[in-house]
Amino acid sequence: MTRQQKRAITIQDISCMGRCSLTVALPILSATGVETIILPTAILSTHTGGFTGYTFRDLTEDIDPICAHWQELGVEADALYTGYLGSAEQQQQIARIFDDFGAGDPLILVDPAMADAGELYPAFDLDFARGMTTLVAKASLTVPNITEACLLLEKEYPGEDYDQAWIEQTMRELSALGPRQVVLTGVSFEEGRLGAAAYDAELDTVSYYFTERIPGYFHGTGDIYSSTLLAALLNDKSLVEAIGIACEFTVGAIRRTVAAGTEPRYGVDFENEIGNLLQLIQ
Ligand code: PXL
Repeated sequence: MTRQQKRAITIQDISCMGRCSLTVALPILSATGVETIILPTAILSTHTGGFTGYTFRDLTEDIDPICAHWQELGVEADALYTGYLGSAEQQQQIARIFDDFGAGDPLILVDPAMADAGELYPAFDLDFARGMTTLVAKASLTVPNITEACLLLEKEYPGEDYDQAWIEQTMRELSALGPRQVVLTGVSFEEGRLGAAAYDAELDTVSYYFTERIPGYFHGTGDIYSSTLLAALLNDKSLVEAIGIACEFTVGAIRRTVAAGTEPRYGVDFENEIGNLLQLIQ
């Protein structure tokens, strides 16, 4: 039986509240017509950024049996997409999943969701970051922010002190780890403008997309960006088009959240921006 609809398997945590990881990936992919299979890595009451007292249930033990069942069913996917992981052990499990579900040459997007603004997220250490480098090596596309890129490459975090040559060299170094395509988020060369850079090793092309920079720190926007990027790619957009669509959608959601004055810890209002996303993706 041939499948018309694109299908993604996404592997990341469920932060029950706070609009990140699966609670943004699933609606964004679904809204854009992508059948989405979820593999939760952990369940938390909230994300770990800015909340205290959150619960955490590690689902490492469930992953192999879930995947074994899917293999029995002969599940195939057009994309495998990983985000925030629950444990270092999961990095090895997921590397195996990439092999097990690799028939048909799916797009493998690894978002090394582990750090931002020069700091690892509370649950992670440098060993976890090294493990992430081995997972990124198996990806066809990786989408780090600048902090994550530096951790993956074990290079010093430059803060805001970088230029175009540094960004392009960093993307080439990331691609040399394995992925054909690299998208670096949170790139800014001038005050008031923020965006993403993309590198495609096979085409040897670099491109950029910038929008207005809205001051503040907005949780979950990295996950919204990666999910939208994948949604655009699975809707047959080029990488250059996809980085722009993901920037516009993410900044649109941030703009709404700032206008509404809601607490950024609870994530951004991407829900009311979905209509615009569908127009961008058409
Ligand atoms: O958005 C990244 C993310 C995902 N999941 C959890 C997190 C974070 C960032 O802090 O804590 C649990």
